[in-house]
Amino acid sequence: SRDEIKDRHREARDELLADSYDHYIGGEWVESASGETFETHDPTTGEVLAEAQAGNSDDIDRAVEAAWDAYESEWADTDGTKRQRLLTEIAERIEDKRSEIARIETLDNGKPIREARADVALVADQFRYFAGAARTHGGETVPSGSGKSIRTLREPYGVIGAVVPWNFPLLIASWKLAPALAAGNCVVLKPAEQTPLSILRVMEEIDDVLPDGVINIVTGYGEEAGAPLTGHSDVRKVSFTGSTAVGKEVMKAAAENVADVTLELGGKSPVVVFPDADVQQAVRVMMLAMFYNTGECCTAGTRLFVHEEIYEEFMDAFVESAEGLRMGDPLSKDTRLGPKVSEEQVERTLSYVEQAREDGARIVTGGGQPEDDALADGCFVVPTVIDDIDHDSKPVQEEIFGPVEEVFAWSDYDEMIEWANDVEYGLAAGIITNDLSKANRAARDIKAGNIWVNQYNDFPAGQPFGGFKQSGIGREQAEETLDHYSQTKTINMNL
Ligand code: TXE
Repeated sequence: SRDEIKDRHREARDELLADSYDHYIGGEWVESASGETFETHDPTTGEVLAEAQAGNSDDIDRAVEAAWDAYESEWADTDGTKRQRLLTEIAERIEDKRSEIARIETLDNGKPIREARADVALVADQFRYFAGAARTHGGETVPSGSGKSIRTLREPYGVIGAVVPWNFPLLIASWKLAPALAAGNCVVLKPAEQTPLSILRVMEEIDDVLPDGVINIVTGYGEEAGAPLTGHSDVRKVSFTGSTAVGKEVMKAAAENVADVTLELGGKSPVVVFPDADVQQAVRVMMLAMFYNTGECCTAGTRLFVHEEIYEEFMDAFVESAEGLRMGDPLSKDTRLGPKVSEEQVERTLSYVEQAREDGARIVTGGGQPEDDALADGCFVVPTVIDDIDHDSKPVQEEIFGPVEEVFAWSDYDEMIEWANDVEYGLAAGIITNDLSKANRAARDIKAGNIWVNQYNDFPAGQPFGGFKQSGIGREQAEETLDHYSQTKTINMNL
């Protein structure tokens, strides 16, 4: 019931969280320069979880300075062996507290606890992966005559500015922190204002691992704390994950300083189901592709192209599975669908559904909030499936970022590929077929940075991740990521 959920969440809050959190700058917990704070809410109950500092440019200046101090006094001189040891230690500390950290993530973001646990395991693995990579990242020798020696070094940028969103608060933070540190940089990171708690909790846990100032966390809003960081003249590299609209602002701000950028932005990813596909298998993949993390995945397979031969059979099974997803208290281990992160996100998602309805599309299932009184306090949106919708319409062209699938029947391969590519995004795509040559052809034809065949949303460390077109620049969580967090220095010696 409503009261039981509230009680469980209050209890978890009291056990796991402090009332108030500070910025983490130069190894110290400090209040914001302005003295202002903001509240972060539990999207399941609507109640306040904790207060965090509302940072502004003064806090960012202080953090960037602390990061440069740490870089110049100590961190720049560490070698790969030492960084490997420290990153491994971070992974171990996180693993030791995995259950606690996962519950905090669920409280703050609303994701089902089983998904929060999966996130935390990936976070630890991200640090382990880059711990190893720190040992291998080096320059090269350039062939030259015997009188010369030409070689390159991969040098860190110094201080990285990172801004992360609320859908995978800790996981995306780790995608930036681990490679940045492995490549020898210090970092100032701003979490999303909706979800600052998990990274702050992790910093408490690893406070004594790194030298002071190597990681700095400044909490706050985008305009007030994010913009001064991404436009800071002493930040040589900016790494941002979030909306494409803000990504463009970030890129402009970085351009003022000719700073390098890694951008991981929105998506509107197609999934193609071929006529030979096993319908049940295709439905299983789609549950993961569309409804994982309540549809709050930049990779979510939101445009589904099903071959007309199996369209009806597929739709029946798909709608049945979507309706059967267990929606409820995300702290419960049986829950598959939690609330969205905020009221604002609920409104945004439902306004797209409304627009589709007005455009004459068919809402096959869902399209609103659950009627269950137990969920009345939360930011829940029921799984929604839409068809008979126009490719050019706004709800198809723009990112909805909720549990809303748009389905199309196809028969002509070339036409289907044209539709699949007809959006400004190019982050990910899925292909479901038992015919390997068809899978390979579609994988080549679809313009996206990540293609999954007969599976979806699988993110092992080591697999490059990033987007084509307006979905972004650069690749994360792989070996090449270290190149994005370092710059080449060429040394040409006359012997
Ligand atoms: O994103 P923002 P919002 C998409 C998704 C969602 C939409 C809006 O479609 O519905 O974006 O979400 C910080 N300079 N994605 O408004 O604003 C902000 O504080 C520097 C896709 O939450 O892009 C937060 O930390 N930073 C996405 C981060 O940017 C700024 C994940 C992301 O917030 C800033 C999230 C500024 N001017 C949303 N303005 C994905 N790719 O996974 C805001 N921020």
